[in-house]
Amino acid sequence: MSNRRSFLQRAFSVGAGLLGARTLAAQQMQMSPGMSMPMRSQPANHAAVKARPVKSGSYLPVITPDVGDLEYTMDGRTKVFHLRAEVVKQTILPGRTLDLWGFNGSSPGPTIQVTEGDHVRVLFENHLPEATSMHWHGFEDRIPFDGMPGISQSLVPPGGSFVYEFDIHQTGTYFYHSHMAMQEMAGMLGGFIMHPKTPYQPHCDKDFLIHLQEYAVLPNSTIPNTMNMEFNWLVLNGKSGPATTPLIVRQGDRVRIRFVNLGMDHHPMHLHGNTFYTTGTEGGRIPEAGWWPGNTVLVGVAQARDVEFVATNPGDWMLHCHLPHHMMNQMSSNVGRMTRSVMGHQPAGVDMESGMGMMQGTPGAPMGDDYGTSLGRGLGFGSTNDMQTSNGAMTAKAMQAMPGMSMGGATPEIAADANSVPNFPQDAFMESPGMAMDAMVERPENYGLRPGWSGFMMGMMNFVRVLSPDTYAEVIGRMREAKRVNDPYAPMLGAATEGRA
Ligand SMILES: [Cu+2]
Repeated sequence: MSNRRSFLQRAFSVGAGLLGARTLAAQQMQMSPGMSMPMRSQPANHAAVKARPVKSGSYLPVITPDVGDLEYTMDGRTKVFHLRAEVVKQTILPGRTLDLWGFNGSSPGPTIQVTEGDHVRVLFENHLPEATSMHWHGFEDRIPFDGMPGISQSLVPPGGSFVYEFDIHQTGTYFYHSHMAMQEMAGMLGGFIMHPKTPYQPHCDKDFLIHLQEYAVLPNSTIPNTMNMEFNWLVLNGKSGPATTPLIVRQGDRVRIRFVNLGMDHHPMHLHGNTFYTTGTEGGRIPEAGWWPGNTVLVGVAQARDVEFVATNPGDWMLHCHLPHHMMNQMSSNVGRMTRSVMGHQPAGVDMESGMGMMQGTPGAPMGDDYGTSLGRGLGFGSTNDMQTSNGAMTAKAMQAMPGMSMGGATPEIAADANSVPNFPQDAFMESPGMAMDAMVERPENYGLRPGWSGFMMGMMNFVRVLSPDTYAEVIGRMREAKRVNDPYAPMLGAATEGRA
């Protein structure tokens, strides 16, 4: 079966997008294995189509790794969703749990999936300690359901509720979010996928949604400071690398990835080893003639970008934001001392006066560590010496704050004269096998990754794992065996799992 499958994949992977699926299915029936089709020099990734008919009205469910879907019930012909805004505890990395505001237990909230032509009702409840209002981003909806507080509706008070109703006539990647700006930054968003009544061509085998978010969280705090602009925790679907769950695809699959960005920064999302085409925006599907190739797509604030490619190239390919500070954890003013500077090292996070070298207060020792130039400014609590350091010798306290890190005994390889080289160190103490925590983030989707991989994954970093049919079957088998409740991957496991209320 897999031989025939790969034959068909090769046979139809070139320039087939101009043909309809039904035409292709007819051709497929007339061809016997062994027949060859002439190859053209067009990039293999462009518009390759899987040669199997797609039932009209059916759609491939979008998978939102680490998040999952919001279940619905039917009231006559109306799809009814219960959406609950509430305070959530979101573990973005082992040992790092944030107090966020989200929906139905997570931030981002669960993804809502509907089909063009659906009538949709969202019963919204506000379990937050303050008023809110829900906006439906990109909807050509009726004004009473636009969710703009004070303009199209009254605020929904704490304990209150509101009923939103939509007649879905658009298709594409949309999202919902609080229309209160600070609440947005506390985590209040989720995906809203409108599937077309007649599936898009070419048909995709895998369809993923990834939310891009950022938080500014001071050391020893679990609460994002929504007024701070120094974002030190960058998350994909509420997880920082290496806790992000890889996107699992089979070699030959046509893959769609939908990015949604609701934050303060734009994110250039980059994929290794594959050329993709941008096929959709927050305004819906782009006509095929307008698709553009690339390996990096800039996802601006309040935008969605859909990209598609045929995963012919096997490997564990990085998918990440290319802003260097977005490939880090605990970046910005929480960064520890630099090991080389005029004073021997450069402390971080001290208050403004100390940061400028002005002596004041106690201990008052002018030669103390807290005096001298500083990276960033702290709020003046705690001591610089107690802070976690990541590019200098780690204190015992820093070690305690990162349980499971295999730093013990693992020292980075550095040149004998490293300390005399300008700019040293950069990554020597930050990205290394010594930072690995493979076991702490173990999951079926990580099966077979190179040992120590997690030491190099941070912030907005994830993989697209293009697996050979055998390895794919092995990983899918392990995912099934895990029998996870509310498994976001359930739609591609073919196994019944509990829904999410
Ligand atoms: Cu970024």
